[in-house]
Amino acid sequence: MKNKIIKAGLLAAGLSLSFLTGQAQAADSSKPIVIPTHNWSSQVVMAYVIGGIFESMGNNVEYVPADSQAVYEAIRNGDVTISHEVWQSSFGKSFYNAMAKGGVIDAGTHEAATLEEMGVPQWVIDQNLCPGLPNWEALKNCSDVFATADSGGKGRWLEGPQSWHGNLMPDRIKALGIDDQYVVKFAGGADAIWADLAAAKKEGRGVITFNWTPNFTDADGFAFIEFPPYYDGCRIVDGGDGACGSPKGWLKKAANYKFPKTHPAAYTAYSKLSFSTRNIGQMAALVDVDKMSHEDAAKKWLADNESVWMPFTK
Ligand code: TMO
Repeated sequence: MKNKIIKAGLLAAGLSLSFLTGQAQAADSSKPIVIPTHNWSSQVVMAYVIGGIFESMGNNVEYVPADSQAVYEAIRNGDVTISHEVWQSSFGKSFYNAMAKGGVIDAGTHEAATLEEMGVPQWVIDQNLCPGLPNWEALKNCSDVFATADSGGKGRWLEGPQSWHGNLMPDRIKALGIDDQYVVKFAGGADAIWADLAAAKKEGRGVITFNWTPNFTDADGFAFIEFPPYYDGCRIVDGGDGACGSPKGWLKKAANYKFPKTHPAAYTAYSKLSFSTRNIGQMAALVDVDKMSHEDAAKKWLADNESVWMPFTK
């Protein structure tokens, strides 16, 4: 009994001492924080931006190229530490599937709202190449405007790589009843979309592509097509009929569940970290407009924006 009281007293004294001296803070592990890189510019630049922030705090980082769907399982089992651009429309399902199995945590939401959708450059609207756009029903009357050499006489939708969201768009044209008039072609990579948008502008040719915001194209103006509104469950993969557009969505940050314990300082910064539409558009533009390498773009962004990211580390 006496012994117990003494122990309790010592424990209380020890706790208050470490509280006063700040010794209760655990140091981050020297093991590298593993950051994935995917196949669109802002994500890769942001990987190096976040890696640079962690390094500025004394942490070690490692970058691994990863599939943008499979990465959530890799985070769950600890091969990858974070995913810093979880786009609701493309990756929300994989993110929550992995979370439900245990091992993935939601580390907060960026300030930027997102949209991942088919659309046309603003000049296509301004020149009235397909009257009634951006309402999707206008598409029924102008498939010829969007026909290309490889589209078999139908209008072409140039979708991103199929790894981003599978058969979402082929399902959608069927569900909307316009598959007699339109065909979906998958781009090999994001650069193929930018190249086709540039070529179409030069030729004055109508063009429909997948695109997203935040992106470098926000600056030029890109009109997203307005489809029937999204609601939870409307997609075929979620049990619906697929006749809906994409959500006006969120952009989240994911982490392995042990990250707060192994790297408490880095995790605290990561949980505070939030980028705006403008921040993310800049990261993409440094590569896709200014043609910098991803690493150099990140270095420049960090140097130009200390007032944005330094507070995350405090
Ligand atoms: C996941 N993405 C931003 C390419 O739509």
